[in-house]
Amino acid sequence: MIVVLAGGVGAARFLQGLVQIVNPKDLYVIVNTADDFELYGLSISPDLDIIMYTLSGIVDKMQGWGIDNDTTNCLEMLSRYKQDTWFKLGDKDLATHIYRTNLLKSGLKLSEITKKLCQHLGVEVNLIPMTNQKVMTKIRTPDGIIHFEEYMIERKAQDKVLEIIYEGAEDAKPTNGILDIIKNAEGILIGPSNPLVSINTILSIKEIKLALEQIDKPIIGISPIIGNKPVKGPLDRLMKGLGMEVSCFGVAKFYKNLIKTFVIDEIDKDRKSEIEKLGIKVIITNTLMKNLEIKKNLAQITLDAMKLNVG
Ligand code: FO1
Repeated sequence: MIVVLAGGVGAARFLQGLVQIVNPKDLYVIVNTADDFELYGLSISPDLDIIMYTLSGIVDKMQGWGIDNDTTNCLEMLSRYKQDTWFKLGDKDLATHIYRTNLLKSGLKLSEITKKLCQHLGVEVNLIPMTNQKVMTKIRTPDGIIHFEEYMIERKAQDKVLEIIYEGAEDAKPTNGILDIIKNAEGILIGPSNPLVSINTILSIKEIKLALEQIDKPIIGISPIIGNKPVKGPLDRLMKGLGMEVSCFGVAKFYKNLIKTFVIDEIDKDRKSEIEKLGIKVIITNTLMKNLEIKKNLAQITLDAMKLNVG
């Protein structure tokens, strides 16, 4: 069994490669749920949905989120009612949120609902929300504290980032089974996700972090930064806000006490020796996942590193 820590689009693309070479049933993906929020009374879980839609083949490939060929009739009507429509929820996507919200109201846990959704969509990988409790990433800006999605999408990541807050993490327990999965894993892969608002939210759950620190298994990270720019999202602004260097080295430094191997892009090969000085082994390959071949190759290289136990 292999465990992957995952955020949204980057991790989803990496998993597309991984399922080509590993039996999906042997993959356990612990997914960030701190981007989750409520809109129009509906419970939205962006990262879970991005991975689910990607692995089921229905994702909008250009965006990396939402459903392919979706329409926006509902949003257009909401806009007529003068409702906020900054979060682009397609009509088909809304069905997922309606179904999830109804099941939550009937008393099911997010992890149970995720299993049901995956079954309906033919996703065989085990997707596990990091917790069934509410944890929310909030950004402290000079104008106040706002939800991460509001910061990133409504306000287009323009505010200065003063602090990242993982609200609710202090009291959150891992979803049942996560600690055993970590204990019994052959190795842990950290997807090319945002270290601050995807991976660190998972690590902000104390018992998960402790379990990862206690295992003697390879933990391998993949850089979400290529040539000093994040492949997607506002990671550069978040890192800058926290005084971090925006580079694969900056990410390696952040993961220093967790990983022993880090996969970086060919463009960044001159950072290898600096990262090695942190006590981290470095693997250099093409990490820009433009097509399935590259995704599969990245997955194979990461897996080989894990199997060779160079973690
Ligand atoms: N990302 C955007 O940049 N703009 C959107 O309007 C947007 C809508 C959206 C709807 C459903 C969903 O599952 C994801 C959506 N995303 C959107 C992506 C998502 O919010 C972020 O990429 C993740 O939260 C970051 O991991």
